[in-house]
Amino acid sequence: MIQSPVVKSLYNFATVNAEEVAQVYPNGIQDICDRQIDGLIIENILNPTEIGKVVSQLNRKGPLEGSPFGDILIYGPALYVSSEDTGKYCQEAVEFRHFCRQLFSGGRDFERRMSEVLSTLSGGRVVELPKAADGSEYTPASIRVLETDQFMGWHFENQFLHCTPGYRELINKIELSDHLAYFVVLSDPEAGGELVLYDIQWHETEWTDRENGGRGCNGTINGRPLAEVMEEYSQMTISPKPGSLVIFDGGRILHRVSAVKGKRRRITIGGFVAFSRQREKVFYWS
Ligand SMILES: O=C(O)CCC(=O)C(=O)O
Ligand SMILES: [Fe+2]
Repeated sequence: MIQSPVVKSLYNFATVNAEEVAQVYPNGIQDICDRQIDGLIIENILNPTEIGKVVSQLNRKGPLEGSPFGDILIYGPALYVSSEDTGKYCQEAVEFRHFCRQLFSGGRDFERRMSEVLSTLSGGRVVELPKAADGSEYTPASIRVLETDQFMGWHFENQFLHCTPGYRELINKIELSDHLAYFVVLSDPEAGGELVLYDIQWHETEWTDRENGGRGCNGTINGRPLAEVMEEYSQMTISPKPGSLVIFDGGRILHRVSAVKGKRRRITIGGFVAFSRQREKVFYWS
């Protein structure tokens, strides 16, 4: 068997090449959910030519009109900001998938590639997009663009399970113990823009009002607000190369993306991954 380096620091992230992942981590999603490893970094899932073509088309500055993401430019809808009625979200999913197909048309189609890579990690399970009651499909991903000095604030993906009305249907379909996050790096910043993981796990935190607290990010650890004490805890940073897929237990591990430094933008395309309730399927969505 090919030996893959497991970074023995705060969390165990294994780095593998896209070509060897089927051999080394054929059940990688389960390995993460069962805490054999905390995450995987799979390099070269897209090649530099494919990525270059995509990035050269993403020239917009500033958020889309009416964006729910503040100053950050995000293409595609996100279930965590959807209302309980996912109709609008599903319509935006259709539009985003069309946009994404055009965007990646100079190389391998993102959606097809992502489903292929997740399938190699799925232990033979089918990989599907969740569907709304009327059969409309969720979006497989969204694209996140961080300009100089922009960042993503701290969170656990588990917060979404409790506080976001958009998740009301999905929580009945997915295994709630491990809500994984995934992203593929399309453009890496000159500095900063690191994924920062903290030595703080979901089960160690307290959310007196999970619904509003999750949204307001006012969880505590040992009774002290996370926002005030998190920097006292050990950290680990990850700065993957363009073309790499990172998949990790973002539901369980407190994380954030540090501010981008330098002129080059940080662009990622990603979403979330979870098993269905009986683990017979793998769902991915954004
Ligand atoms: O870098 C990204 O696109 C998202 C980072 C993150 O918070 C996640 O993957 O859960
Ligand atoms: Fe996250």
